[in-house]
Amino acid sequence: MSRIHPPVSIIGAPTDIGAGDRGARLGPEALRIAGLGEALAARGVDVLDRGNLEGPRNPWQPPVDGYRHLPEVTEWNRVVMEAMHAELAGGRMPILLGGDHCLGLGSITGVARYCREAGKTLRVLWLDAHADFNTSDVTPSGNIHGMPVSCLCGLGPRELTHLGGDAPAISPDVVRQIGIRSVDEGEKKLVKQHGLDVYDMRYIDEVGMKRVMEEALEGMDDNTHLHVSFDVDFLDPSVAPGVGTTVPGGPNYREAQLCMEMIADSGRMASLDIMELNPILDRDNATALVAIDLVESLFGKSTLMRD
Ligand code: Z70
Ligand code: MN
Ligand code: MN
Ligand code: MN
Repeated sequence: MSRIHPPVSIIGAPTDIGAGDRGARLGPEALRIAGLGEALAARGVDVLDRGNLEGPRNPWQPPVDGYRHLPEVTEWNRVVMEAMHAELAGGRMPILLGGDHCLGLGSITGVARYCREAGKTLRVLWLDAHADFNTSDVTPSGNIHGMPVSCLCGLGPRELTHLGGDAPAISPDVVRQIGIRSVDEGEKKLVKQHGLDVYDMRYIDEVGMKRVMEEALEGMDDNTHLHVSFDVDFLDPSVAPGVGTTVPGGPNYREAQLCMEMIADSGRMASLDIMELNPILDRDNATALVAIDLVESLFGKSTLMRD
């Protein structure tokens, strides 16, 4: 299938401000060196690399009142929010290169603001081993990369839940989570209480990735803006060792490819995050190469004889 893609802007956010390990700040460069821009250009995509955003350095301090680096996390997310919104308002598809996944908050807040202005219906696919739905009361770590989804839905400190203005960016029904296999005890209660739509690994094993993706993508129409937030730890560690928090039992290479191909076939993806790649923990940039392989599939590269 050949597709017409909107022009793409690559945006680097080199920080690990919300993570429990340092190294995700190197993710954008690792993805560039592994050839992300070239791979998209080879698919006929008009790509512009906007370079890296700037924000506070990581002071590497312990949590305060259940949050680690809250002021710095807030500032980084503000910068990311503005950058994502500006690209969409300019008619381009932003691809955010993390950076740790706390930046999913700023990214999706910017996307949600654009969708409100443009009258689009937002749908978020959250590809992750983790639900990222902790709050300061239940977090085992204080790391804010475990909290972006709850903050987006209005649970958390006001500077994060109201990053985009007077209301939370989204309600839980906007989100579909896929690949989940590590949820903390208190977090589990919150996920249930707020009715998040979670396609966990047990469900993927039971019904298969094909049906999972059919369900997760169902109900979209021409007016839907699909945002994909891809935490690289979504993937099984055997294919993607270069992340801070590996969790065994994730989607293998083939399942992940199918997931990306079905997103591409929907034709609705309009913004993307590639998060949590940690080159310090990788081998020969292999995880970056796998991530790029999958992004090519998101942009319609088919391994099958259907082109
Ligand atoms: C755990 C916490 C986490 C990565 C999110 C882990 C969170 N639930 N880890 N993304 N890589 O500390 O909240
Ligand atoms: Mn995550
Ligand atoms: Mn994760
Ligand atoms: Mn459902």
